Amino acid sequence: MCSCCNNESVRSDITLKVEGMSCAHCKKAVETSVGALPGIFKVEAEVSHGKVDVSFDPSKVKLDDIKKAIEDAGYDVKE
Ligand SMILES: [Cu+2]
Repeated sequence: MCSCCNNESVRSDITLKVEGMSCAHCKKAVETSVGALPGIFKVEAEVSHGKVDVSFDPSKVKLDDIKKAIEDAGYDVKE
């Protein structure tokens, strides 16, 4: 099966717990940092809940890379 017919199975959804986000700027910083990675379909930071929802293609980007992008932006990933 070609990759364009197989999109469903290569999409992974996760929610990470992230500490240190406190305002709209933090939300933007996390979303920009993660969004710059390859294979990211969607990233949404919820500052008030300390969560970041990410939809990604695991064949293009690893979970560790996503965590690292958040840490590089200056925040702590708890999970
Ligand atoms: Cu902030």
